[in-house]
Amino acid sequence: MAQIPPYKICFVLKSKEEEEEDEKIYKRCSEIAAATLPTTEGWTGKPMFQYQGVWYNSGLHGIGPLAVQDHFKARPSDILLASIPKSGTTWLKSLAFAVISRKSNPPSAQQQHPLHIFNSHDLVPGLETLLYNNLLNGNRIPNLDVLPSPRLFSTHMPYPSLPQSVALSGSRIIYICRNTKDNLVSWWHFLNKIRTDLSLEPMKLEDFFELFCKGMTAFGPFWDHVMGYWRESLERPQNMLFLKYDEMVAEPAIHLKRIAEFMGCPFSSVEEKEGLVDEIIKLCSYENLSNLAVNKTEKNASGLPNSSYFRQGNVGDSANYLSPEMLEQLDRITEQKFQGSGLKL
Ligand code: PAP
Repeated sequence: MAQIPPYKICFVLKSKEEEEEDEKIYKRCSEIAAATLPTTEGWTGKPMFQYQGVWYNSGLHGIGPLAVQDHFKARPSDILLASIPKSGTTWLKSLAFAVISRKSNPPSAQQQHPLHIFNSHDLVPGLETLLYNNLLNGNRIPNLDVLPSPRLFSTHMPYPSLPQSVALSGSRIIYICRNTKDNLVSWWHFLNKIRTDLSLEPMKLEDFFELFCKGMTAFGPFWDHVMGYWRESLERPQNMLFLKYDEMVAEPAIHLKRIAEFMGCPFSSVEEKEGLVDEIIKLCSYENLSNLAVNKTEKNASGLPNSSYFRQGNVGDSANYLSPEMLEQLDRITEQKFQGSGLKL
């Protein structure tokens, strides 16, 4: 039987007054969302709406992003794992969780390790996808004050859309992105899994390609998302670590050490000698995680099958799906969008 994820502590019983206050917050956010144009049919069968230039998927996240903006207060010690979906979020969450909790959860503990019991999305809860997602929490605002520091959260929201307290508090952000072509193909596979579960017809790759290029994917446009975090990482490198999935696949140890250092818990030379870096890489590897029972058969707290986060985890697989013209078009757009920024994907 599935265990209760640790973040559930944030939804302890509330007084009637507190519940009414929560209802008011979601009502306010619903009114903003309802007044927001344009909307379009999303791939879950429910509308996507555009708010402050960003596309949000109401079928998956409700008005969670607006509630985050309205209510979330960052602590200076918070660490946010940020990404646009399908850029390596599940992997980054596993690595960051394993690194920060390695004293209490030695990676060698195998079956006892939380990553053997929970999918990483349940261990590092998403702000808008889980904690403030009104579709999941029945209009209840989480009490994040009960979580001990450093709190580890994730978000898919673009940098300029995060509440001001994130920048003002000086909390740290680790951003992961992925080459445009693989991101698109990974998205397309994922959404068709969800559509199949919802008994909807699969979406054609050509149709999704067109939406992607127009920027109409959840939390998109893709290029604006990446650029927002990239700019911030140049301006405030002490607060923002910018990672690329493709580089992490090529050299995981180097990047894991960067992650640990940035999180304020670098590996000691003794830990390195004892092989802890490699142990964590192995624990969080695609091969290991995708073969665990929890990720093969169970659903996460968002109600999505954990298996939907694991497909194959390779770099360059998009060439097997996209035509040469499509690949060229994506390269062209990416080059144009990132021109002069110093960023290459
Ligand atoms: P999310 O943003 O919805 O959480 P995310 O984890 O970013 O999704 O993306 C899933 C991709 O990461 C999948 O890529 P693919 O479709 O190209 O295969 C998935 O296979 C890959 N992935 C998941 N876990 C790992 C891992 N441990 N190591 C490497 N890649 C992984």
